[in-house]
Amino acid sequence: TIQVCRIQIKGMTCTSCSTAVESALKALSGVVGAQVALATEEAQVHYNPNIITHSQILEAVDEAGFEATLIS
Ligand code: 9UX
Repeated sequence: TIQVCRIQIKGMTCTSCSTAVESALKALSGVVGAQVALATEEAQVHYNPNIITHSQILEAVDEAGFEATLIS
C-alpha cells in the first residue's frame, strides 16, 4: 500500500530550491510522487514503505542541502 508522509523543509528560498528538492524526492526508488510547496516549506511524499523508509526520504532532502523534519 502506498503511504503519504509530510515533511517540513527548511532553507528553501527560491523556486529552483523547491524544484531541486522535488526532483531529488521523485528520483528515489520507492517514491511514487512528491509535491514540494515553497510557501509553506512542506513536502508531501507518496511512497511504498516496502521499498523506502521515511528516514531515507528525510536523508535525501538533507543530502540535497536542506533541513528536513517529519511532520506526519
Ligand atoms: Mo537559487 Mo534557491 O540559487 O537556493 S536555488 S536561492
